[in-house]
Amino acid sequence: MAAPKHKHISMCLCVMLNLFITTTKAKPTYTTTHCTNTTTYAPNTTFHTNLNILFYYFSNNISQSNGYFLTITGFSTPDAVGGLYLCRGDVTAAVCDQCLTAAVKEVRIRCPNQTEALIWYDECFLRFTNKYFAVNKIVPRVNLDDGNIDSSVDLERFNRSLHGLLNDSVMEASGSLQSKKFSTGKTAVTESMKLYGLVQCTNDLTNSQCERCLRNAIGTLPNGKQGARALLPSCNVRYQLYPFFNLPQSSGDRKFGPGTIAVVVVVPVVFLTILFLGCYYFKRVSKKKKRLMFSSMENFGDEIRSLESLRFNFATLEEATNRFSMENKIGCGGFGQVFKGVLKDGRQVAVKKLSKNSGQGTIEFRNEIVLIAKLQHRNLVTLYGFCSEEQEKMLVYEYVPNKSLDYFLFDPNKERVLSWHERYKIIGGIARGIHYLHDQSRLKVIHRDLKPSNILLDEMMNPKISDFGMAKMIDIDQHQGNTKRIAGTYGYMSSEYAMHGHYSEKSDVFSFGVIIIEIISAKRNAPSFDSPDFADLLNYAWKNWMDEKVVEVLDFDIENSFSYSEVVKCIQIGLLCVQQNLDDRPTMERVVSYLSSVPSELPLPQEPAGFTRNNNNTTAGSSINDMTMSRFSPR
Ligand SMILES: *[C@@H]1O[C@H](CO)[C@@H](O)[C@H](O)[C@H]1NC(C)=O
Ligand SMILES: *[C@@H]1O[C@H](CO)[C@@H](O)[C@H](O)[C@H]1NC(C)=O
Ligand SMILES: *[C@@H]1O[C@H](CO)[C@@H](O)[C@H](O)[C@H]1NC(C)=O
Ligand SMILES: *[C@@H]1O[C@H](CO)[C@@H](O)[C@H](O)[C@H]1NC(C)=O
Ligand SMILES: *[C@@H]1O[C@H](CO)[C@@H](O)[C@H](O)[C@H]1NC(C)=O
Ligand SMILES: *[C@H]1O[C@H](CO)[C@@H](O)[C@H](O)[C@H]1NC(C)=O
Repeated sequence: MAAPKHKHISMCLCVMLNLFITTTKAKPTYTTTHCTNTTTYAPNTTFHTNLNILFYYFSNNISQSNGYFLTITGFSTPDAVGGLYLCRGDVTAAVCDQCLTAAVKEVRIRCPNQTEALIWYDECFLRFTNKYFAVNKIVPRVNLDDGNIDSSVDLERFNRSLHGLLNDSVMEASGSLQSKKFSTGKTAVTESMKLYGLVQCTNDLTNSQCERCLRNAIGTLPNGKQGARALLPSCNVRYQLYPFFNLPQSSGDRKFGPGTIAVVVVVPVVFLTILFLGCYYFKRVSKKKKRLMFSSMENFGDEIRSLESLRFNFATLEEATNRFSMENKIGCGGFGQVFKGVLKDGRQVAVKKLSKNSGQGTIEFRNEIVLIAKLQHRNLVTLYGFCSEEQEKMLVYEYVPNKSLDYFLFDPNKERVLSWHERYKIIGGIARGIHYLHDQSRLKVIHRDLKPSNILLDEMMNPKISDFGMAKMIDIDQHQGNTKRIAGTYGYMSSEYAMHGHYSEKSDVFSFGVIIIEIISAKRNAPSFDSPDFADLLNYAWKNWMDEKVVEVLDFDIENSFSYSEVVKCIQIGLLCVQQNLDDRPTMERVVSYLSSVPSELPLPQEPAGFTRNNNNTTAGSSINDMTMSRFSPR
């Protein structure tokens, strides 16, 4: 018995080794380039620097980015560069990395000095522009094909198979709640002829934008080719008569023959070992590369200089906070502790000491800071800088004197009741702050943990959002639907985020909707130990809104001076924001415009999302239970 097993093992080893070597060493396959040829840039200009920085980010992000990344470097057009990359949904991080490295190099050669270009490989896609960076874009489009199929093939039948296959793929990719919008499939045209199809959208599209983009792309595919592609900036479609992607394990044809047990047990062990060694090596190599790139970045001007000006050393902060004394401690959140401090120049600061297990590398941390420090808006807490020394990572924020919004809303002693006028102003301020994060800053930021305790109020009761970018920074497997690790707070998370880890602007919109209703009612949506009364505030607001009893929703402690029409409008906006369907929730841009105008054309909300009620989806239901358990049950 032992001998054949050994044979098996060594054979497997060879096969796996081969597979490993070929998958990691295989060169990415170049497909095509589109150079816009409208404007060029000169060397050593600001644009050139920004482009270098963009490419630097691209080659530093792969392992954390789940194969997709979008960012903008620089402050103003036409010198700022917006860019994104997207790796094919089935390729590994290592292949994605190799492909991007090649693409960054190749695009400089193929589109020299261009301020706008797109480059496609079989395994990845990259684009950049110095124009307004539109997330949802269908031009320019490139179509490729491999020539006609054999004339003996029944074209009508071929077309039917092809479109059936692609339609299924579109439905799957655009119906997905995962962050990746990707699907592959295969179908048989005849006994001997099989068709393989692939569709993918960039992760930032909504499901309906993705579907529209893919249908548009499919509409441009020629019929009766041996293979064809439609390559659009926001999505792409491809079919071939041979498999060109890693075939997913089909659960249908699982058959255990003799010897398969050995394969089942041994292969993963061997493969994991090799993978582990490989990854270790790969990590070391890429670490070295990163360090090199970083030092060669040092004379890149503004961006790096601004990084240095943001750096505080440990001793300065230690002194400012009286050695992080208990008297100076003003808060303690999921990400660490917060201390009040006074800098030598007299500025009051809040120093947030991040917990040590954030698992983020120093360079990534500093890069992130540069991007976040650029965000400046009167409704965001200003980030002064950071400290990253000897395992300690700290963020230095402006100190905001008043307490956070939750204190004013949920204080059982009602020491200071916010007037309607103040509440309305706070709602507007928060909306503008989030709108800025989503759309107006050069970097698209999804907050992911919006809640009243993250909204600080200054002396004038202006709201200031804090912790933006933090959830993103400290993260953790955001791409897996692993509820225990989702950064967010129960009661404020939309169901698609809570259950599937899928986040987008619309998950922030959901949290904002909850916050509006809480501000109006001064009741918590999240049940907690100290106020278990309103387990379903959204439902309560909905019922009263339907019955035209909106004043019921309003905090009793607000005296008579409120504007009825403003209250109605705010409740309506709140309900619109918490709709189950992402596309039914307004964007923050819409919300801001609703708030600033007469409520003439506000859509009517449907019953809000309630994932604690009427839930037919049992698996999703149980995962939400897991999460509530881990949060609420003392174990
Ligand atoms: C840009 O110029 C290159 C080289 O002259 C040419 O091959 C390419 O077709 C041009 N692209 C467009 C979009 O006109
Ligand atoms: C660009 O800057 C580099 C380094 O500062 C310098 O060596 C090079 O000559 C400059 N090129 C031009 C065209 O100015
Ligand atoms: C790009 O710029 C370099 C440096 O100015 C110049 O030598 C080269 O000819 C330019 N290439 C094109 C295609 O314009
Ligand atoms: C192929 O099928 C699609 C969808 O059914 C249809 O829109 C298209 O016109 C057909 N093309 C040809 C060449 O028959
Ligand atoms: C795509 O498939 C869905 C069901 O899977 C079907 O309802 C729809 O009509 C199909 N669309 C096209 C354009 O074939
Ligand atoms: C990738 O790195 C950039 C800067 O290094 C950072 O801003 C961005 O958030 C990172 N992306 C992810 C998904 O971690």
